[in-house]
Amino acid sequence: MKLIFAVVQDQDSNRLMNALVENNFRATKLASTGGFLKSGNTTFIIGTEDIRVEKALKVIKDNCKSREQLVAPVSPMGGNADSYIPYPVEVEVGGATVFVLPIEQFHQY
Ligand code: 2BA
Repeated sequence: MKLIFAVVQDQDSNRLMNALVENNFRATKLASTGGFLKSGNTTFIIGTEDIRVEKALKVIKDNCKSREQLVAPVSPMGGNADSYIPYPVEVEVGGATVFVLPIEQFHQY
């Protein structure tokens, strides 16, 4: 069994959750924050059998788009000076950042 963590953009999260449920995957959706943009994104936790991992990855890939996002200047006042960005920068935020981990044990009580 494997645990899939997928960090996706908020705009894709409802579509992805619907597609996962339609394809009989069980998933948990968490509100998360990207360290670089410091803006909201969504992290899915999906536990699935090894043989269904490729299908889950396809569902994620098919339902998440990469987009350009503007990083606004951030004042270092009261914040961390090493994260200061002095001018707007466009970054491409990926459709999904996915980690696949082995599950040692799975219990439901
Ligand atoms: P953020 O950390 O807010 O990053 C948003 C986008 O900013 C990234 O898109 C990337 O294009 C850019 N970016 C991030 N760090 C950068 C840096 N040091 N210099 C220049 N550009 C940088 P993605 O790579 O598609 O990542 C989207 C979100 O996925 C990230 O949001 C973060 O929440 C998560 N993520 C990405 N890689 C991760 C990792 N190795 N571990 C944990 N979470 C990760």
